[in-house]
Amino acid sequence: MPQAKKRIAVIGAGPSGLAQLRAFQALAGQGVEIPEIVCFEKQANWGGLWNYSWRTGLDEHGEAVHNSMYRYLWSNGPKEGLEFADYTFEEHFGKPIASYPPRAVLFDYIEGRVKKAGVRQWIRFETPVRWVTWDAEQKLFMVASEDLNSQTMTVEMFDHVVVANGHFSTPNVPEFAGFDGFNGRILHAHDFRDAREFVDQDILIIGTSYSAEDIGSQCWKYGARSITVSHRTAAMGYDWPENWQEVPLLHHVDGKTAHFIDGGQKEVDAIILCTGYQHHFPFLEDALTLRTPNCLWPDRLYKGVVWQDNPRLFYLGMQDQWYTFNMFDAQAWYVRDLIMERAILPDFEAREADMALWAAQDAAVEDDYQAIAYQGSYIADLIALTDYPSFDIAAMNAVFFAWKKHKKAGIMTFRDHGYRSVLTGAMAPAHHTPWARALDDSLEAYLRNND
Ligand code: FAD
Ligand code: NA7
Repeated sequence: MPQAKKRIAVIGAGPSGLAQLRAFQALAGQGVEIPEIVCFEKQANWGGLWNYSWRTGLDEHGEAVHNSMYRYLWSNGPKEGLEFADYTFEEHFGKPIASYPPRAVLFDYIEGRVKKAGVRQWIRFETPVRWVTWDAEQKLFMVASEDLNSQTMTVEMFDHVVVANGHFSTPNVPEFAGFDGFNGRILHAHDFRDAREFVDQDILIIGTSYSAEDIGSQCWKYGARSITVSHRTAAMGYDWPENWQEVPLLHHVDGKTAHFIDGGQKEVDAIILCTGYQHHFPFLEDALTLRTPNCLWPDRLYKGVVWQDNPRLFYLGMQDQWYTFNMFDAQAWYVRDLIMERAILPDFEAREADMALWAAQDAAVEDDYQAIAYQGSYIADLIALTDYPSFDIAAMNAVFFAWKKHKKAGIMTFRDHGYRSVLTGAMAPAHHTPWARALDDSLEAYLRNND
């Protein structure tokens, strides 16, 4: 039976879930009556991965620690590529700031928008969602959640569920022969916290994507003796510092000796598996569960957000990410408008045809530049459907292209560059200290920028 007022469950209060809250609040601000929103967040604060925790493994409640971020993490892409179109960096900080903020600065920015929106009371903190099923008779979702403090379970019915639990938290952990006899530490990137742990050590990293590049760079910056990066598909190919080498895939370890498939070997003190993450939805029944690798176009999501087999269910932020915060916004605004019936959902066949077009374009993507342009055109497609403030996607793509070139020119110096905001037109000032020498990643140190 339909409920008097629609009820919406949002799972997760990271950047994606918060985008959903902000989207509804923006509409309420226009005087439109909005549904009841309940956002479930398993952590004690908002911000998702940007809400740093020193913990690894299980938290104080015995829950899997969500955080995969680490100390000294600076944005791995220019902030001009992730700027909220409705809340610029300049509005938040009151002045232009440099282009690669550390984690605490980005957390402050994320929080600034939702504090201004006043949506915190919609969130139930320390309340993980345990189980979601679809009740076909009532045409409602049953959502079971647990209050971790009172240890009580609550079961409620919702008209829509928005899944925004992120997909860089549950690690993908391969095993290599000899691991159980390795005389050193083996960890996944998810559990990496402080590069100073590896000072004067020889580090072996498996993987060649963002985590490998950045965790290796962190270890280098804070004083590891050497970095060896082992690849399955291809080397990253940057012009690395002299104590950094790229080698083929690990074959096995014997004591502290790593043996690679080309017969090479290296004595190492620690092994860091930068082998990516899994989309993980232990709280969803099978028929509602997205199954996908980390890619630009996950299968069965119309417009990248609508679950094709039950379009009352939505997913946010499930794509591999060049664009992040403003992509989550574009998605959240569209989901809001579908829920509000301000946007019309095409029928099953039309959605199939649209998804097939995007999947075909994704399959034709040949390099990173095309991938950026593809994700940019996906965002443009969504923004055209809602009143999310429009912005110049071609100019934002160009920011990412310049970033790629700066990385190629100097993998340890790319963060010293600045870019022009597509939203405000302001040029980012240079940071006061080159990244490689900036050991203090606090908000206070960073904002000294142009005083
Ligand atoms: P998340 O940030 O993961 O948030 C998901 C939220 O859901 C969490 O708060 C979690 O506690 C909650 N949750 C999970 N399960 C449940 C449940 N069952 N019930 C209730 N709540 C639940 N992006 C950038 O733009 N720039 C960067 O520099 C950058 N660096 C990164 C570095 C690392 C190491 C990683 C892992 C990612 C990085 N990212 C970066 C990408 C990152 O994915 C996005 O910036 C962003 O955090 C994704 O937001 P999200 O809300 O989709 O997911
Ligand atoms: P990614 O981008 O999903 O990359 C995963 C990497 O792990 C990639 O290089 C894979 O190599 C490698 N991988 C995966 N499985 C294996 C095995 N079994 N053996 C060797 N190598 C393997 O994850 P990241 O953690 O780097 O980045 C995720 C987010 O965190 C990103 O958005 C950043 O902003 C931060 P492949 O190329 O497939 O051979």
